[in-house]
Amino acid sequence: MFDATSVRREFPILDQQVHGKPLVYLDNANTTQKPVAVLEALDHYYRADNANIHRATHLLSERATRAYEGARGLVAGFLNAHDSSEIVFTRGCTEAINLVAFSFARPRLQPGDEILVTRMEHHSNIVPWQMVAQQTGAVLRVVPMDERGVLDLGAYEQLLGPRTAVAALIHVSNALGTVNPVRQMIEMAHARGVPVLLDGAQAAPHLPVDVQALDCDFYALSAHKMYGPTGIGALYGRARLLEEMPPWMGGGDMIASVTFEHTEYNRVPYKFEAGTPNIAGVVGFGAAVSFLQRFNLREIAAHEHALLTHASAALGAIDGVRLIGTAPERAGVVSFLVGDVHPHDVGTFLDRDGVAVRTGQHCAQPIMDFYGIPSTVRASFAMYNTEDDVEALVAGVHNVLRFFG
Ligand code: C6P
Repeated sequence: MFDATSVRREFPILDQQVHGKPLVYLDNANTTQKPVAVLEALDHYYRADNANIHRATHLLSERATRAYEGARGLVAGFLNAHDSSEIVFTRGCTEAINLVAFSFARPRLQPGDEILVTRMEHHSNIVPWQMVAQQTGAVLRVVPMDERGVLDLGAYEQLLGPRTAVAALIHVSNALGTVNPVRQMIEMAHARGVPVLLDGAQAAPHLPVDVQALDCDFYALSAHKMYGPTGIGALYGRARLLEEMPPWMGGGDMIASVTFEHTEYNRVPYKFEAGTPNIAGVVGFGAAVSFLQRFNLREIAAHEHALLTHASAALGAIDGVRLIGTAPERAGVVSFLVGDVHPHDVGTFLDRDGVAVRTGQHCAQPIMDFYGIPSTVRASFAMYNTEDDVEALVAGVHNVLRFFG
């Protein structure tokens, strides 16, 4: 049985006071805290194994290479990829999406081709596509959603047309918490021969992800939202597609041979990992995945869902609080407004009570435009949060309302 209180003890940063109050960390969709296992893996790597990978013959380099490639295997196992060569390490989810946009899509796009995204995308899954669209003459098409933050699948089906070159879909919305029916959406896209990228930044920490069961073509994620370090993430790519894609950055390690006349590229996934990578970050990513695999992810999901249900009900019952995003299927996130109080003021007040939340557009301005609001307050949950954290959030919101009358 999953026990958040004992898990919490593995996260030393949580045991502190801010502004004289116990820290209640509810900004997990932004970045999660790191367990001792990850901190120790990073420390051990730099103390014992630090060397560059893939190129030296000495023992430290062998150990560093083993740790790096071992982590690739761990991430592949976590996502149930068919083979670890389908995992490309990137700086994060953003870079993973850019890699697909620039290396997979750009060479294939013709003027008038269509790139399908949804109304609830993070900027990371909008802007790279706009950039390649501008360069190729392709156009962006947007799947609409309703007031609850549920995608219109009928409209999606109609938008999947003969010119659709790729669909880039958010798995779990960072601003609304909506869990999209991506399995069904992939099936619909594949029925029309359209490849699908999933932005899994907010799904991988909260739901079991199986890329073979999903049958997605690409899956992008960030380690730092899954209890791992910042500056590292991964792209899962279907082997056949990765093989077909040209490299998008040139440099060391991504080559098999170089002359001034001609370069032979290294094999997948190395041809996408130019230069010395974030080796320590990858090692920490592997440790985060091993940490997560100690638990039953379905139990973590159920625990977080209970917190979400509690928070949504308690906040929704407060006079003057408006929930933004009320889809029946949600994970990890509750977004809301408190009367006419500016979300930044709410965030500052909550911080004074020790409660860390995010306020703003959450890098999803089109969602804010949809609701006609400038921003929201967002509380987001992780495995170490408890009912007490929810109570502290709700009490903090009451304090805000008391102050602003
Ligand atoms: N969302 C949030 O507070 P990076 O920055 O590459 O690690 O992740 C980008 C990203 C992509 N997609 C989704 C759905 C995301 O939520 C994020 C990051 C953070 O919601 C920071 S804006």
